[in-house]
Amino acid sequence: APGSGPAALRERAVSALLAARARTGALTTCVDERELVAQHSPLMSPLVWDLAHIGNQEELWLLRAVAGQEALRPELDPVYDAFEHPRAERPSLPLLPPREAHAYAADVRGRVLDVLERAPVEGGGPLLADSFAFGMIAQHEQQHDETMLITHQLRAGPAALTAPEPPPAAPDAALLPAEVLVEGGPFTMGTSTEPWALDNERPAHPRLVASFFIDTLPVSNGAYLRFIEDGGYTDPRWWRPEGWEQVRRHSLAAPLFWRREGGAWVRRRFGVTEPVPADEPVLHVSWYEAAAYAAWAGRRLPTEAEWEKAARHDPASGRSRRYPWGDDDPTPERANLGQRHLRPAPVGAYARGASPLGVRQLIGDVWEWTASDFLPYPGFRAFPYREYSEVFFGDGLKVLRGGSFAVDPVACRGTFRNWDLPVRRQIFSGFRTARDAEPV
Ligand code: AVJ
Ligand code: FE
Repeated sequence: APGSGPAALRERAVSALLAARARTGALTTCVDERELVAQHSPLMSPLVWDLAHIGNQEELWLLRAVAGQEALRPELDPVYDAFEHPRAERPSLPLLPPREAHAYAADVRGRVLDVLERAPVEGGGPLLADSFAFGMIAQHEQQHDETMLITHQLRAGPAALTAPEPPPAAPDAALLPAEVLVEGGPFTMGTSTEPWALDNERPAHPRLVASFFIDTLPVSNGAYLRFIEDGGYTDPRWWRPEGWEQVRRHSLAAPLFWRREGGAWVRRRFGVTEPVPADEPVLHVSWYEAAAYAAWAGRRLPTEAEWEKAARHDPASGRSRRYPWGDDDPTPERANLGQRHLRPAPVGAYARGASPLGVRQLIGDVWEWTASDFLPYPGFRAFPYREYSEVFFGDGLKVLRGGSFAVDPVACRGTFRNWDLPVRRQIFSGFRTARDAEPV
């Protein structure tokens, strides 16, 4: 990767931390204090919890673990430990009020920047190699920024956030083939060289994948609407039993945030109601909805290995690359990332982000559900803490890939793995479909 020497990585760590804090600031100052402490949905924490949790994790890892400092406020640790209190309980905890939460996070950050200035570039063990701990904490803050953006989407009331519209579909979008063939054979899955890859992305290992076809583009609202209009939500044939159960119990009839208005579908998006755009990737669907659509279409979800092979394998060199377009970092011309826009771009946008086989929008726009359960790779080692990944393996959680418009580039790679419950709908989730190729 370009600029991956120790000094470049340290500089990258400083700018990644600053960028994350600018975004956290924007997400926590665009609403009043009452809205920061309110619980906008039992599925989410109050925004002020995320804010102080960001500071607390940073203190734990960068001030205590890396720099060996004493706890600033030891009484805060249990309050901001995500494993001690489920989200629904967090409003009743003795949370720092907004001003104090901001001040605590800023105090920690000031001390971290001092540490970074003095830290030796090398030495200091595995946490410091490649500035890993700093990269990990920048990714952690950005992940919570995405969580806070989900809270913003769930909140009632007028819009608090604005952003320019994403680019339109590329001129050739209508001419693209619906699917591409990925030839069978081994490829390298995961990474042992990406400096800030998290534990679950490691190590690089060979995977054999049989030939398959994968959609060139994410499934659009227009395509999903045909599933709805064909009675998709009233026909148990397409659904897993638990998915059908969810449909019945909650009377599901469309993606989350959609509603019928005057004979048309509209949806609420960050405080604004608008007609559902037919050419946008479908968003806010559960794994069960994605799998049901795929079954209705006579297809299936890609496995995680298929998704990664489509996104990283370069048939010309036989090598796995960092992104669909190659090894260079994301740019605004390649992918819709970083909350630059508040929605996915239309399907067929970002021609410059295409894979060698012409698959588009694998990175950015919407998280893509895969068929696979979240499991460790062969040779997995929990690092630096079991609670990031290891405790979630084998719990029926499904893997999502590729990142959404709400994911910052620092937390998005061809190897990056996200996971969630198959019933989850408030996340920025969509999907594309796949099918087996006949063996030749
Ligand atoms: C990897 C997105 C599932 O938000 O629950 C944040 C990331 N881990 N703090 C989550 C995470 C600890 C995690 N996901
Ligand atoms: Fe966290």
